[in-house]
Order: sequence, then structure tokens, then C-alpha cells
Amino acid sequence: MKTKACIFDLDGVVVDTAKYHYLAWKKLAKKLGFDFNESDNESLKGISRMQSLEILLEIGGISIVQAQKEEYAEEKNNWYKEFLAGITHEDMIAGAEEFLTEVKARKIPTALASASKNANMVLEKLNISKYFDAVVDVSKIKRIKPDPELFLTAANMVGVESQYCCVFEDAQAGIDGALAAGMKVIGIGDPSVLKGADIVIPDFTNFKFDLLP
Ligand code: B16
Ligand code: MG
Repeated sequence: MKTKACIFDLDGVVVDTAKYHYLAWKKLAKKLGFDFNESDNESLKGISRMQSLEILLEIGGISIVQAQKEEYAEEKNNWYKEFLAGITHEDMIAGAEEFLTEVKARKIPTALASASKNANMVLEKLNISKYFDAVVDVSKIKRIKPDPELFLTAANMVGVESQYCCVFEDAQAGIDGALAAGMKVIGIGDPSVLKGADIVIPDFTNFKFDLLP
């Protein structure tokens, strides 16, 4: 069954912003007095800001009231946005722009399915909206990854049935969501970390559309 639409996650797939989410969470952990490493960060990838904060606080053994949580989430987001202010095309995942260009040249529909409320800012900053026929507005989604809603909405927006969609994801929550949507998945990252994907690649270097299932 050949792929008829490509659905891309943003952070860690198109742009190397996953590291900036990590650095901002690490900064918050430091402020709260505990260490937070890359392995801890794996479980925060692809999920919402508030859910990420809950996990971070659990790791640090910290219990606080809701108003304080909102304050910390905002603080993390402000640090993350400071990193975003400096991003350039150098921050794109290796080979991502070439792969997107090939997919567009083949007239394969594309969608962006990111859990980030900052997604549009990143697209505008790098002028890469042109690669996507549809961008799912995460504020209109009720359930995010690992729920399949984000991916099903993206498929619906480009008018392609799930079984013909291929999702590109760097987070286990995203891979699980894409599989639950009945889609094929290409993991971007480390095969010893990402489970269930059809293929796992480190980045898009030399990756071509014909290699898709
Ligand atoms: P924000 P993606 C996700 O983006 C990130 O992987 C995740 O780390 C982040 O918590 C989430 O967006 C929410 O982001 O705080 O900017 O709204 O990987 O789905 O593109
Ligand atoms: Mg991601």
C-alpha cells in the first residue's frame, strides 16, 4: 500500500526545536532544585505543555497548586520562545527541507500535526508553511498524542484515508498515536528508543519518497 499523504510532526522532525523544549524544561528543573536529563525528557516529547510539567514535577517529587503550575508552564514557555527567537534554517533537521521539496514536487498532499501552540510561530519564522497543505490547529483538538485525533484530523484535512497516510514522528507518544490512527510511521531518532515504527531513521539525509512503505 503506497503512501498517498505525508503527515509531519514539527518539533524534532522538521525543526530541531525538541532540544530547546528540553533546555527550557531543564532550566525550570534547575530553578526548582533538581536535575533533569535527556532520558527523563524522552517522556515529555510530543505531549502538551501542562502534561509535560506534571511529569517534570513528579520526577522532582514536587507538589504544588494549580496557579503555581500555570506560572511555571508560562515561565518555561517564555524561555522556549527566547530560544525560538534565534532559530534559522540551520536549525532544520538534516535533509528535512530537501525531503519536503521532493514530496511537494511529486504533488503528494502534506500536513503538519504538531502538539505545539508555538507551531505557527516556528513555521513563519523559517518561512516553511509553503511545504504544508494543511496545518492542524492544536487549539481545536480535544485530545492530543498518544490519542490519534491530531493525525485523523490532518488526514481528513488533506482528504486521504488513514491507511494511505505516513506519519513522521520523533516521540513515542506520536508514534503510538499514528499507529492508533491506522497509519504508517517513520520514526526520527534512535531505534532503541522509538518502538513500533515501520522504519526509524536518524534524520532525512539521503531519504527519498520511494523508500516509504
Ligand atoms: P508548546 P511536536 C510538541 O511538539 C513537543 O514535542 C513537546 O515537547 C511540547 O511539550 C508540545 O509540543 C507542546 O508545545 O509548549 O510549544 O505548546 O513534537 O508535537 O511538534
Ligand atoms: Mg516532536
